[in-house]
Amino acid sequence: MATKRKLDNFFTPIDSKKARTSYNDAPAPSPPPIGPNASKHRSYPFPVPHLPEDIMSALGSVPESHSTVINDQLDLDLLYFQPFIPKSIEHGLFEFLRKELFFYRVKYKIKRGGFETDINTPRFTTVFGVDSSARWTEEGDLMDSQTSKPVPKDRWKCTPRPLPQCLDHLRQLTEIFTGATYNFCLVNYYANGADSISYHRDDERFLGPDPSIASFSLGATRDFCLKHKPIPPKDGEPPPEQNLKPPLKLPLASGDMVLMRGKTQSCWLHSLPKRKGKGSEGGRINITFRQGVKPYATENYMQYNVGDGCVYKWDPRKRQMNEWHGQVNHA
Ligand SMILES: O=C(O)CCC(=O)C(=O)O
Repeated sequence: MATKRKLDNFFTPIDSKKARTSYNDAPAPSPPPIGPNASKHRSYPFPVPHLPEDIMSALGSVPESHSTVINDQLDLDLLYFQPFIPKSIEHGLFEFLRKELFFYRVKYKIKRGGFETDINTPRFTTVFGVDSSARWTEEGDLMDSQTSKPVPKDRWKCTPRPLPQCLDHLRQLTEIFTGATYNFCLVNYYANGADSISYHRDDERFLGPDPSIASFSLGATRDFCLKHKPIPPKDGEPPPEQNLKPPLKLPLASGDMVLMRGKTQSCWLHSLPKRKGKGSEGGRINITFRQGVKPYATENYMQYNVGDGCVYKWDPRKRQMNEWHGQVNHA
């Protein structure tokens, strides 16, 4: 089935003042306090410029193509735009985000079989947003979604960061064309084919049941692999047919968007494997929009996508991510 909906038919302003009754249907975070040309917030190491005019204007005609539903396998439900971002700006948007965002290379420890193991996340990451228990005022302060009072200091151990305008604009467009709401934006930067993400599910309880996750690709084409989680065989019966199927491989190109919805997260695993040889040189940005419905979402996403290491920023002269040694604004 294919759908293409025009932006003008959809843009009804969201009434952010409407009373809400629970965290789960609280409004998405308000845009952060913005200067005339850049998003600034005390939790950012440095301001993030707004989208350039040409990119803003081209985004007015999204989606660039019809979407295809992929639901011909057990428990799988994807909506695939090839592409969503107009061809005229996908490269400019990739270059802009790589140059202007701040990234991290997160390290953490896990306990496995009684032993502690060091994990070095094999990609650059960053995250913006806050779970639906809170929202930002125009001044950049956090208020409780239910009481509209300042959030108690001990709600999170971290300092949540509002989406900068450049990502918040894309979030709003994504909401219109996917029919879901999002309060988090996670960004991955894969510097080359050696960077990757292993098979996993985004099915944490803090995302609520059957979460919809919209995932954008910009830059180098990389394979996105999906496989059903192993189904335990029943006594005396042959292995379930689904277990024998090869993984589904989507060669995600710049500007593409995949919406994972329904039972996809609870039943399927996805990964972006390392890539060798042809096409392994280029960098790739992945942006996901998600809705966190419990305070632990904020804690978890900050821990695993920002962590406590140094800030990285793109060096346009050396054409690589470098440690950034400016003064960090610790809120
Ligand atoms: O880079 C991608 O396309 C996949 C990212 C992903 O799986 C994740 O952030 O959970």
